Formats: sequence, C-alpha cells, structure tokens
Amino acid sequence: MPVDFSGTWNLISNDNFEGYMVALGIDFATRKIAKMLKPQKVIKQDGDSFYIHTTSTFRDYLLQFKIGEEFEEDNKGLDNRKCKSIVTWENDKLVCVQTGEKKNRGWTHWLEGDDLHLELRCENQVCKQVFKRA
Ligand code: YOG
Repeated sequence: MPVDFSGTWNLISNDNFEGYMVALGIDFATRKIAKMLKPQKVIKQDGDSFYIHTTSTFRDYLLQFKIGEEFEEDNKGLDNRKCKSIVTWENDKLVCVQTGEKKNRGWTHWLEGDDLHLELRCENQVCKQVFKRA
C-alpha cells in the first residue's frame, strides 16, 4: 500500500524559498509578497490520480496528474514557464521531474511522522517546506 498524502496541510516552515524564487526568475516585488504567505495544500489521492491544490491569499495553483504519465505543466501564476512533468514513486516518496528551460527542476513530497515534507528544486537551489495537518 502506498503512502496516503490526502488531507489539508498548512505550511509551518519554508527554508530557502527566496533562493528558489530567484532561480525561477521571480521579480523582487512578487518575492516580497510571496515570502510572507503561509500556503495551504489540499491533496486528494485516489489510486494513481492526484489533485494538489496550493492556496494562499495572493495566488493559488492547482496540479492534477496520474503517476507515470507525462503532462504539460503551465505553472500559471507561478513563473508561467511551461514544462513537461512526470511524477513517479521512489519508495514512499512522490517525485516530480519538470523538464523545460530551467535545469534540475522538480519536487519531492514525503511524510515524516505527522508532517508533510516538500523539497522544491530549481537549478542549484533547494527550498524545503514542512506542512502540518490543518
Ligand atoms: O507544489 O509546485 O505540492 O504543484 C511554488 C511557488 C506564490 C506566487 C508554489 C504563490 C514558486 C509568487 C507551488 C504560492 C514561486 C511566486 C502559493 C509549489 C513562484 C511564484 C501558490 C508546487 C507542487 C507540490 C504541486
């Protein structure tokens, strides 16, 4: 049985979000707003199908995918760059590779105790986020 990430999760820590946003080319004014946010994630996991809705007072972002199926991702409201994305299981970790203009772009989700962890990668920057159940 795979891990179940389903639930509503609130951000409690956000390490090097600034470096990640700089690597994505997010402008100064937008970064200033974005780093103040405490996003919430609503995750619905149904077999191989995932729904991950990241919401905040400023922007929100919806991602829906199936494990192992490549899809076009538009990153609308984020850096707006299109990429080809694919999410797979690596043991109990959910790993996304986002192939496009930015090298080494992707993310990994995993559970640790009661917490949801997320590593966001772009070029040489790694942002580490931790969420607790709402
Ligand atoms: O999560 O891809 O759970 O999609 C990354 C923000 C900030 C907008 C958030 C809005 C990258 C301004 C999504 C924050 C910075 C800054 C709330 C992370 C870009 C723009 C939406 C992500 C995956 C894995 C699912």
